[in-house]
Amino acid sequence: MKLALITGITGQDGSYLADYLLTNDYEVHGVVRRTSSLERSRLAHLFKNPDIYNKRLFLHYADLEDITALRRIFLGIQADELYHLAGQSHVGLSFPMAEMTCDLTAIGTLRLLEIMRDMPGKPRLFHPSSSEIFGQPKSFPQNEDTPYLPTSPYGCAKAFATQIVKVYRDCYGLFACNGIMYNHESPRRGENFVSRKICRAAAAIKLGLQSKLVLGNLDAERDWGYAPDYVRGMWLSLQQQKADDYLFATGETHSVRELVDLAFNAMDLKWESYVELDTTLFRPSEPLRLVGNASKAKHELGWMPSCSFQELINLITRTEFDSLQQLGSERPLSGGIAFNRT
Ligand code: GDR
Repeated sequence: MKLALITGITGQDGSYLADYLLTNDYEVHGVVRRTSSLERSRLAHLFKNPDIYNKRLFLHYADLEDITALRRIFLGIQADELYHLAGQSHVGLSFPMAEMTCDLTAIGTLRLLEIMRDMPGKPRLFHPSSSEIFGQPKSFPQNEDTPYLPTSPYGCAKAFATQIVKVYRDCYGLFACNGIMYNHESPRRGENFVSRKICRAAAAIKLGLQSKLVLGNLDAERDWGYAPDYVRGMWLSLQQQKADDYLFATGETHSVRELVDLAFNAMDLKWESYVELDTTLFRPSEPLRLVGNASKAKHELGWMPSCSFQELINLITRTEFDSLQQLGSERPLSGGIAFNRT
C-alpha cells in the first residue's frame, strides 16, 4: 500500500485528492492547521466511515510555519508521495495580506523542499502552481514555457514557489513536479471564490433566502474546469518516470458575466434584477484573460477534462439549491451579502 501525505487536506482539492487516493488503495495522511474547523469539513463523509478514519486516513496537526512539527511528521510518516496543497489561495485577499500570502505560499514551499532534502527516503512532491503566475501574458493560450508576469502578491508567491521547485529538482535531484493549475471549481469550493459565491447566491435568491448578489469585475475571463479532474492530474504527474511540469486547463475561456448568466438561468432567474457591482471588490490589478493549453498533460499523462463549463455551473448551482433547501432558513448564509465581502 502506498502512503501519501497531503498538506491542506481540508480544502477543496485536498478533500477530493483524499477521496481519489483512498479509492486507489493508498494510506492517506493529512496535515491540518490547529485552527481548521473539522466539524463542517469536506472530509465529514470520510470521518464517518469506520473502515477509513484512523484506519487508512490519519490527520496530524501542524502549521506551515512550524518547521519542527512538520519535519517530525514527515520523518515519522515517510510518505511515498507528498501533495503540498496548503497555502493562502485567495488572489484578492493577497493584496491586503501580502506578507502572510508570500510567507505561506512562497517561503512555505521552500521550507518543505528543505525538509525533503534532509529526508533519507525522499517522497515525490507535487506542487500546485497557478495560472496567476502568467498575470498579463503576451501569448494565448499559455503553456509550460510562457514567461511569468504575475500581477498580484499571490501570483508572485506562486511564481517563486514554482521556480524554486524547479531549482531543487535540478540541483538536488528531487522528484518534484509543478502542476500549473487553472481555475477549478466544484460544490466543495470555498464560498468566497466567484463560482461558488455566484451559484450559491442564485440558489439562495431562488429560495427567498437572499435578495441580491454583490460582485466585482464581471469582464474578467478565466479558464474554469472541474476540480476532481485537476486532482487526477496531480496524481498522474507523480506516476511518471521523470519529474516534470504540466499545465492543467480546459482550453476554453469564459467571463464572470457568462458564469452569472448560466447560474441564474439554471434557477430560471434574470441576473440583471439581482446583481450589483461594488468597486471595492475590484482587485488593484489582475489578469484580464487567462486560458491554458494542456496538450502536454493530454499527450504525456493521458489527462482530459471531463466536464463542460455549463455542466459545471449547473452542478454547483443545483447542489447549492438542494443543500440550502434542506437547511432551510435555520443556518445564516455565510455566502450572503451581509458577510461575503470577497
Ligand atoms: P481567482 O479566482 O482569483 O481566479 O483564483 P476567484 O474565483 O476568486 O476570481 C475569479 C475572477 O472573478 C472575479 N470576481 C470576483 N472574485 C471573487 N472572489 N469575488 C467576487 O465578488 C468577484 N467578482 C468578480 C475576480 O476578479 C477574478 O477575475 C483562483 C484561486 O483558486 C487561486 O488559488 C488559483 O491559483 C487560481 O484560481 C487559478
